[in-house]
Amino acid sequence: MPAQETAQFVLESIKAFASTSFLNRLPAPEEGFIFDPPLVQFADGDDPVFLEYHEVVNPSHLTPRQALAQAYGANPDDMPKHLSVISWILPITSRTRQSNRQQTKGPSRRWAYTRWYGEKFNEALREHVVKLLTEKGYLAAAPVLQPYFKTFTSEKGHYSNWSERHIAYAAGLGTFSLSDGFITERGIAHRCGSVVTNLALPASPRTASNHYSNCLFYVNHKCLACIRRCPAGAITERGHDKIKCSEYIDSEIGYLKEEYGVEEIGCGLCQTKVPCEFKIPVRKSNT
Ligand code: B12
Ligand code: SF4
Ligand code: SF4
Repeated sequence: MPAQETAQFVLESIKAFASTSFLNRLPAPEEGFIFDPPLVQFADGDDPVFLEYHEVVNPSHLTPRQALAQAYGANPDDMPKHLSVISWILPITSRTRQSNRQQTKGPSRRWAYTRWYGEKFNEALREHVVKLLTEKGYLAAAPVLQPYFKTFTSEKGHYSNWSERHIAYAAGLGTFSLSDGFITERGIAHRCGSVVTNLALPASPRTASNHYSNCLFYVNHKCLACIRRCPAGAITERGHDKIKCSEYIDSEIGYLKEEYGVEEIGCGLCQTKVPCEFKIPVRKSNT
């Protein structure tokens, strides 16, 4: 199959799963979709940007070649010559974003459900894509679902050995921002995921001029909306303080887990009621 047709097949399969899976539905009493149709793009598994992540994230951050090899208990050099990474963005629905815009201290119930049930759907989507490819005879692995996936803590806060946003950056889906959030064509309010495979897919162009170019602050130094939105004071003109953010989530809004009946919680106020919530704000025509 020509590369463009293969890409279309992967895109359609992911969109079909998102539109039919019951896991992409909020439980009662909220109901409705958790995520809008996904954005899907591809990266070359040996793109040199993955080597930069050893410095940008941590030396433990895996390259796609290492991630696929480890999943199969193999040596990275013994993996097939060409590897691809499939990366997706799951935009959070407008009803959920609107509910979180009203909030000032912690997440709305819909946002909390999106963190908990939405990530369950994201996991199912990763499994679905791996199954789709392996059933066709390709190698495939979702690093975040592998036993080797780990999160660590340094003096700057938590990080992991497979950062989904850095993968999405490699696949040209957007850029980082002052708040650390990842700004895509559909904005910053989303969750993301990825799978590594030896299926040949055309690498999507990375058009952003740098890794912050979708964020208004780095263009005009005036947009401070996420700083004002953060109830923890974790965002300043110097960036996002992950320790303050985590401490706020654990100690100040941890009680909401019980109230909403979820096992993990996130605040996400910095991702709603901000100019980058649903679009790339530096593009005036994109309203
Ligand atoms: C650890 C973690 C956290 C930690 C630390 C967050 C962080 N900034 O790393 C804490 C607990 C604070 C956290 C909070 C939240 N999280 Co969280 N978290 C993760 C996790 C598990 C790992 C992230 C990681 O590895 N980070 C690595 C570090 C190094 O990344 P970073 O500091 O952001 O990267 C900066 C540098 O790399 C820098 N940079 C410097 N030089 C260069 C050069 C280049 C070339 C590049 C590309 C970048 C770069 O740019 C970045 C931004 O400043 C991921 C899941 C995953 N496996 O990816 C989810 C994830 C990042 N979380 C997510 C979300 C949604 C949240 C919350 C909104 C909570 C919620 N659900 O409501 C908040 C938002 C906090 C924020 N403002 O970012 C989403 C993010 C989606 C998005 N819209 O951006 C993820 C991807 C989960 C998912 N599957 O979708 N999270
Ligand atoms: S609110 Fe403004 S400064 Fe903050 S991330 Fe969005 S565009 Fe950047
Ligand atoms: S930086 Fe952390 S505490 Fe602040 S609004 Fe964002 S998620 Fe909430």
